[in-house]
Amino acid sequence: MNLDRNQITDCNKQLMNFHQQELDIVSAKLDQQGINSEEVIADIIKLQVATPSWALGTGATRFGRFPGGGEPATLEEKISDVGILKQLSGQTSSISLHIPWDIPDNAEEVKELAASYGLTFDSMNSNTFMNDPRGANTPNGLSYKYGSMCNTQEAVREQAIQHNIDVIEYGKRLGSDSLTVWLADGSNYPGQANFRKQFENVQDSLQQIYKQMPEDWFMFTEHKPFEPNFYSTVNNDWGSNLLLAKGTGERCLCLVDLGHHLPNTNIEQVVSRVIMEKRLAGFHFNDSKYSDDDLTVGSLKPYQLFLIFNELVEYMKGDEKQDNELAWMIDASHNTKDPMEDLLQSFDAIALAYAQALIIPRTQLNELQFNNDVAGGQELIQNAYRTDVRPLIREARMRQGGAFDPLAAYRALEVRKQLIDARGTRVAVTGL
Ligand code: PSV
Ligand code: MN
Ligand code: MN
Repeated sequence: MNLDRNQITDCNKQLMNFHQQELDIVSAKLDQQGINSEEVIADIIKLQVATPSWALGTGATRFGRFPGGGEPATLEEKISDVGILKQLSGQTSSISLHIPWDIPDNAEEVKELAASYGLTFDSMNSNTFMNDPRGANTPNGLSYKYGSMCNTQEAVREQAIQHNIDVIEYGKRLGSDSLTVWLADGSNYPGQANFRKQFENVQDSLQQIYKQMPEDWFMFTEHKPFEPNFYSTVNNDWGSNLLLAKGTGERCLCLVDLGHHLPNTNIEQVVSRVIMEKRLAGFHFNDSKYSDDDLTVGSLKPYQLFLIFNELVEYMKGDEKQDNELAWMIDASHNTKDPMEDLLQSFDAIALAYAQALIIPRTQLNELQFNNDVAGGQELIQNAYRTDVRPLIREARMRQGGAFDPLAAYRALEVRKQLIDARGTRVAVTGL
């Protein structure tokens, strides 16, 4: 489904009475601080965030699922939904697939369809945290109940390795260039497993998969300290993740999911450390109050998000570069909101935090830090955080044909109603 561009422009007209005035005010304010608002707008436009295929349907808690209707049931429909998000926000131009939920049987056609919406394929996600829903059709049909790559049984490890190699093959046909590996592997009770043997098995499995990757591909490993295993996980924190990445190969990098940290972890410092080691893959953005809550980006800890972007901007504007482009993706799951509305809110929150970090006068910050001006440094970054940069983001969106207010336009154009009319009340096919 494609939205009518003129309808988006009409929505904009109704909302943007004061837009130019607001844009001029913030641009003048930034100008006084030596910051060029045009450059900020250009940077915002460049920050494209991938949409995960599994976030397009209503998420579930372990207690229930309450689908809202019109959800995409096929890969083609998921691509179409991301096309709508791109039209409205201008902020997403790729989709990230999870195998086996999104098997592209006809990869060439799927690729062409995506291209017709201006979309490409972001990182390919393997899944050895569930048994393959196709059951008997799987190569060996062995269970991951006691882990996948960490498993004591070689046959299970081989099945997990082969699954990842299959995912690379699908990705090659779609034009993707990275594989994301998140493992549920670990243990639930003391005495269940040997920490060291589990780690060595995972390391060995990752090395075997890495050898099968094309030379221009990257592997992203994603750590998580808990869930679904609650006593230990194999790739539990950024330190273990860095060990695994370094032990696997130069093009194996550490992915940071914002929900995958123990309470009060200084995530921005984790980001700085991983960048220092030139091993940052990118992000799975979401927000949380307690654990891996997968809530809307910026809905609970917007200041933390801004501080993370502060570290990222320091890297992006600095001289020392990694060999990879950073991968930006949302990894959220919505059980009480329309998933498309929630994604639009997340894109907006990411752009906001990025823009706030971009307007920090960096040379001045470095000087204040060098002179140990504690209050001065704090004031400087808080001033950036408290600047209303929304006119810059709206301008960036509209320059790409997007909406002044994507959520308002989504509602005004009755997108969900149109999707329900076309697809009925069926539920999206993901395992979440
Ligand atoms: C696990 O919690 C995770 O964050 C991983 O990225 C998965 O691939 C994703 O959620 C979807 O299950
Ligand atoms: Mn994730
Ligand atoms: Mn997660």
